[in-house]
Amino acid sequence: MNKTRSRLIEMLHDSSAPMSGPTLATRLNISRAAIWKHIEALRDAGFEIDSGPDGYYVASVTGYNGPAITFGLEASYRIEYADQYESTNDRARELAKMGTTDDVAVVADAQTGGRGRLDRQWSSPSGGIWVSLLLHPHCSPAELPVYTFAAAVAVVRAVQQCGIDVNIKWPNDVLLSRDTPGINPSDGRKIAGILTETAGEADQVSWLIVGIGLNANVDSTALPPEATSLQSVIGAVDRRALLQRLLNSFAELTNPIDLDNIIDAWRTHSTTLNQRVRITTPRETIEGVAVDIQTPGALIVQTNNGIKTIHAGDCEHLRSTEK
Ligand code: BT5
Repeated sequence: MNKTRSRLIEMLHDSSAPMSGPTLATRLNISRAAIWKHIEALRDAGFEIDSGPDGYYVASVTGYNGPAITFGLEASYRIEYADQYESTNDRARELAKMGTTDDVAVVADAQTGGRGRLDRQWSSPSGGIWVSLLLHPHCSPAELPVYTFAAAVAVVRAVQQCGIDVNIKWPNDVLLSRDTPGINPSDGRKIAGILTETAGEADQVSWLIVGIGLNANVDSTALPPEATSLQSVIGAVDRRALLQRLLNSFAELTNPIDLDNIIDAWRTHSTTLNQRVRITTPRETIEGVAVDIQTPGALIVQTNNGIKTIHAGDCEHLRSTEK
């Protein structure tokens, strides 16, 4: 969006009262006809700008694009939006390699090559929240799992405000809660996942990408059978407001990083703790009861052969009868 248009929408946002065409024209040092053209372009971008006797004001925002997501966002991420990226994580990586030093949220309406962990395919049809945060934290790679945890907690907090309960499966899945009334048979299905990637030296991270996929307004028939979406549970949601809540919540937890708060919140929302689990890592399969997590993100499992501390792997929740 051009600078004048951004300033115009900022002025309308910051003003507690409607602003007249002549006032806007004077402040922006452009003609009233130019103001009118910018207002029309903003309307096309999904800003419902009404004009009353006292001037223009933003009645609501229906668009899902860079300016609309930026409008009213408290967290200070720069938004880079496209209708389609192959993968927002890949775009964020490109920005990092280009030397981008600010914190950016790369957002797409759809992804053509969305990725999960271990290069698994991530279905990303139009209507989901596909976002990758490019961050530059001053920390060591060992501390990074906590950012994945913070993202999971932020997803839970943002989604809960839609009125449905979700919880976290170690390490990076957000599932619809089994306890949510009236929504069987979707219970326990995956609604969001997180892919964290990084580069740097052994003791210092250069940049970090936290990719979050949240199935918002997508039809669950476009998703794998083990997945579900907000739309199929509660109907279409205000995707822009949901993404803003998610970004604000993540910023609150990580700016500055608040380890104890993140781990405590993760424990509260976890569905893995106290469950019988099977963890598959490249080297072994471990079964036991998940008893705790350890900062910054390892899972502690009580097995028949004692306590195991697991840093990464795929986790399966076992029914208590399953051995
Ligand atoms: C994840 O991997 O859960 C991480 C997903 C991260 C996606 C975001 S979207 C924005 C950013 N850009 C990217 O390219 N990626 C990130 P994992 O735990 O490996 O789970 C992958 C598995 O989840 C797949 O093998 C499927 O079984 C399942 N799956 C695929 N698409 C799904 C979806 N939309 N919802 C739920 N489950 C899905």
